[in-house]
Amino acid sequence: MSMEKHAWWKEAVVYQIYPRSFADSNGDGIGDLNGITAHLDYLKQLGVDVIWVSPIYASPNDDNGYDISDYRAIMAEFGTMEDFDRMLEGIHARGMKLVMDLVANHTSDEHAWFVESRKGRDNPYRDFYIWRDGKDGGAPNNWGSCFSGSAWEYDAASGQYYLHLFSRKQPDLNWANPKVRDAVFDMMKWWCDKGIDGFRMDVISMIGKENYDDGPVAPGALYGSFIPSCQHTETTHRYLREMRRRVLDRYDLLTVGEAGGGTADAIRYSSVDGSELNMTFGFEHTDDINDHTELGKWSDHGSPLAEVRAVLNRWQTDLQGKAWGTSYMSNHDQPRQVSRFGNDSPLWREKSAKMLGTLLHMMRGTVFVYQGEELGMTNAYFKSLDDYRDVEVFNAWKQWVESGRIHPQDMLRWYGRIARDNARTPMQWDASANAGFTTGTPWIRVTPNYLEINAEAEVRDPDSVFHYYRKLIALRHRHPIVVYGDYVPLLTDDPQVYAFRRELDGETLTVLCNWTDRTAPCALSDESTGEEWISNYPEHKPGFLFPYEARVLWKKA
Ligand code: TEU
Ligand code: CA
Repeated sequence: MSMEKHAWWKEAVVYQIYPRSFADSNGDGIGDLNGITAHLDYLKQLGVDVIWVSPIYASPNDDNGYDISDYRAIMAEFGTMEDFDRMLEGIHARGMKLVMDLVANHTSDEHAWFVESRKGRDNPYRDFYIWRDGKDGGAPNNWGSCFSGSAWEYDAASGQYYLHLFSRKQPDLNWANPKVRDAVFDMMKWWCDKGIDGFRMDVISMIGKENYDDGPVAPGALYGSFIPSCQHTETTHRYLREMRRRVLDRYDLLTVGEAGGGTADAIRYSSVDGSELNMTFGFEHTDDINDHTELGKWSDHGSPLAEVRAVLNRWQTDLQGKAWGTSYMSNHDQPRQVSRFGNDSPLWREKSAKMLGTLLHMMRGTVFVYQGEELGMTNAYFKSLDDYRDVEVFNAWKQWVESGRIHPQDMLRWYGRIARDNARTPMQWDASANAGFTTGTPWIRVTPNYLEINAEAEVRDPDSVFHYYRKLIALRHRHPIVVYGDYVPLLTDDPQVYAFRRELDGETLTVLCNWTDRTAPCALSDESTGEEWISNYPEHKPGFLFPYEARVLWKKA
């Protein structure tokens, strides 16, 4: 008998929209809010419960909206506040909910607070950000930013440096200043009072800076790590508990922290005691699996079954009974999951996309689907630097290629594998020009395979990845075992098969996924394991799984 407490946000399937790339309603080549509103019926047909929109606030777009210049205004390119109200109304009218991105570790350097702060040491907003004197003629400490280069920017006018853990146009807010916390909490309440249903909290694990000591320098690295001083600190937990009391507890919200860390960290952020957040995103199966060289994520390192499975099994079992979690493999910061964990060749794309979908939807934790994932969209594999738009790509190019340390061909290959723009190409709506995304020139190139992979074709085809996702979501809604069942790893050393069981009140669900392009022996693939709920193959070979075969078998004890 599972003791899991029921909650709507545990049962929900969330669909992430990257607004810039979703749908353009006015031909300027940039996705917008009216574009989203025009496609709400599509999302309703898919069956998702919640829509999370990446930032739609006013922004100079140094980091596509993750650099906010006004938290209470809509980005001009995306529309107006009236467009927002209409979108929210359309979402609610269809029985869905809206989660907003809360980017409050930093603002844009064009935010009025920073414009003031920069005016000088005596400005009342100086302390809204983190200003320090230099040391020995250089930056205050050795920290590197997440987007290459130093984490400190020198300001000649005042002779001080400000901290930016991301781009230099993203100065970090000083959460130690109670006025900053008041301002952020007021802003959150303002959106909640407007009727939104939750927050996805950007790098929320970094808001509490504990000290400004030099960080450890990995062999071959150019900068020190800020992690010991800034990640998962006690200070961050204190701010989150304050946020919970002062804001979150007054509403009925879905809250998900972009946090990373280990399972012990996740258990603190999203403990069943309800003191901080509902759930977090772990990075161990996405970001951390890459970090094997001084170049960070830029490498040829793949995502082998043994590594991914060990991580996911650990997260699934460690959190059980202690914290709620998330189930995802894709977002706007990761490459396309079918290209990364599956097989995007024409022969296996569809099978492997369905197999990965099976795994994600049958796990414990709130499921997050990233736009286009339900179509099996693939990486963009841009051939030239000119095709990229991401500040992370350009900064890494400066640091590693222009300095002569890395050969351009190597870097371009790594970009093709792991760069964020792979997931930011326009949503593939139909086979018309620009995949039906825009009548103008898209801000980033459309992936040429839209002629075969697009929503219009998949909605028409009952065997498509789209309809398979629709069925998976429906199963989750219909059967409590999928949401609340315990998770038990199976076949943990199998070289080809990812398998696990869910258990609830005498029912069991056995989930079998072949991660390879070869038939795999699997004793559990047999009618005695249970009655089949869903599979990506119409027929089976008892005792085996076909390439990328997925099966879900249900049994009452
Ligand atoms: O990402 C946080 C984060 O840790 C990133 O460094 C992420 O790991 C990286 O993009 C992978 O290459 C969040 C947002 O999701 C991201 O889009 C923003 O750029 C970033 O914060 C700054 O706001
Ligand atoms: Ca537009």
